[in-house]
Amino acid sequence: MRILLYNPDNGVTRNFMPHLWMFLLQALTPVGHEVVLVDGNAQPMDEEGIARFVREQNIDLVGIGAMTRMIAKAYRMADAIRAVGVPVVMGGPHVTEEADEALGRSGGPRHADAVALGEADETWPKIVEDAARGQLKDVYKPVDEFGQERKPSLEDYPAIPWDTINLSQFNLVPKMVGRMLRRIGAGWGTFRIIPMESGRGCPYGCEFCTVTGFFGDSIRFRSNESVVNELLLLKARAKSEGGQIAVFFIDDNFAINIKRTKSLLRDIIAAGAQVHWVAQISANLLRDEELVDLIAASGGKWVFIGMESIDPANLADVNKGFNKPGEYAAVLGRLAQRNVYAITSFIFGMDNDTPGVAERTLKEVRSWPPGLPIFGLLTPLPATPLYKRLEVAGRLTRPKHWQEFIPFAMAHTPLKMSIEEAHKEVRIGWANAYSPEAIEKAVDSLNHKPLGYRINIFIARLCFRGIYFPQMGRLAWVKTIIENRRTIFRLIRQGLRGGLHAPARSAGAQAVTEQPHGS
Ligand code: B12
Ligand code: SF4
Repeated sequence: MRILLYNPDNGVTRNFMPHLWMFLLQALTPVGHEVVLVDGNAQPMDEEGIARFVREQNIDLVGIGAMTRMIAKAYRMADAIRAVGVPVVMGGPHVTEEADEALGRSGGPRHADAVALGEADETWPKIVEDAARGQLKDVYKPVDEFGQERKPSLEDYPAIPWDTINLSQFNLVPKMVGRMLRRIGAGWGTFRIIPMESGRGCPYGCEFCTVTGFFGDSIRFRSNESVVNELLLLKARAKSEGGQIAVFFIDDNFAINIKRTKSLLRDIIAAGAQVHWVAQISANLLRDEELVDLIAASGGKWVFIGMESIDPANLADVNKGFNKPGEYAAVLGRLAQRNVYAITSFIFGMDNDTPGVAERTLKEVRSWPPGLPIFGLLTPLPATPLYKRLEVAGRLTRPKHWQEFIPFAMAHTPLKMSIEEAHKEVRIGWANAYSPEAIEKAVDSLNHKPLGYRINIFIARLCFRGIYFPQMGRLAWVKTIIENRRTIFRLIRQGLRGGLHAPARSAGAQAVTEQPHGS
């Protein structure tokens, strides 16, 4: 069979990174079948386009994976594919929780011939074989011989052939620039961010999160050797094509078992497998100085921290009392000392939030080392404890919010502010943290560091701005660049004067002039 694995676009941002599930299922596909990958964020398609693609490419089976926010698009694409007579299997977190919706058993139309519930590592080969025989079942569940749910072990993790996979749709360097850089041998002909998992599961059970329910509280790890080998493969590929590679460890909590994380990082260093990497780690686990040393030494550059709120009452409400706002500054300082910076994620519209929450949060953010703050709204995702609590309390204003997805829009009423007020707070957060002035300040706060760090934070801020302010087309980018021209000229001037490794001012001058930085 020829199989298409398709991930719909999110409609808001271009994808900075491919989705791991596609590569994983490709690697787990039984021999004798050919797999084609299309990520809608990199290769946008509409219903007509995908129907044409499926016909022209003689596709026999389509697998679609989607988060809740892309599910409406996923269903429309599935309908178009089924209309040309090709069966569709759907998987991922949304259909796991809402299988009846995908199968048309809850009053709506049917969108999928089959759904794969939960982790599909072990069920995917069966699905492919059933489809090849024309005997697809409606539902595939990962169960053991006694019918009990089984979470796949990651001990025999498949080797994803990163050296041969066609990754041209995931190059972040624009074609023209890439050609030029390749010609001058700058080593930036390509730049790709590749997702990699070293383990699955998180026992913390934050109320709004799908992960504890989906992956379970049993944590499973790949062997250090298999992670190191994957890194070495990626590193070799980047070198051979005169490009760069960075890795996003998508584990929900990369340091959930600190001893094991340290042992992995030590093995990465010992094997010379360091690449620049990003990972998600909760703040409480970053108290460990040795861990932070190893993060920096093994190539860690950005850590995503789900801070959620600076209000302990909010954190307790969502079962995230292990986050201690009082230690956020120390944690970020510890990272920054080693040139590791943080993507700090906040949620507004929590039950104890009142108007002004954005400004209160920004005030804290401005006192921290520069990073990438992001602001979202408390969202009741299906099957989470939060969804159930709000449903029981009759507080859901759009119980099936995913059927008409609106970015940055609440689906329930907060307790101490209105929905409109919560939306306004998010706007204030983004507008202030990503204004040209805030970006300039963030860049300036690193004036005592080599230019590379300032360029890094500058580009990252411009890209992250696009999460909230649509920045998909060329025109939007040109506008953003013009707005930030002052910072760009300064960076160019500093580069011409001192090269990539020179600070803009000495460390001594920094001690006198350092202001609260960030946004
Ligand atoms: C990486 C990641 C991202 C990346 C996404 C880009 C990317 N290229 O991967 C980034 C950082 C951008 C991101 C952003 C967001 N994310 Co996110 N993200 C993840 C994360 C940490 C890892 C995903 C992953 O690769 N997992 C590993 C793979 C192997 O697992 P998997 O995708 O589930 O696939 C398995 C099964 O689901 C199944 N499967 C999946 N698809 C298919 C398809 C078929 C056909 C079949 C048969 C099987 C199948 O088989 C796979 C192997 O077992 C997950 C949490 C998690 N641990 O999964 C959250 C998660 C997916 N994200 C989530 C959310 C909510 C978001 C945001 C909305 C957060 C926000 N408020 O802004 C944004 C939305 C971004 C956007 N604009 O689209 C939720 C989704 C919940 C839901 N019901 O949709 C998750 C589960 C985390 C959570 N806290 O609950 N995210
Ligand atoms: S710590 Fe992160 S992954 Fe774990 S339950 Fe909480 S939000 Fe989800």
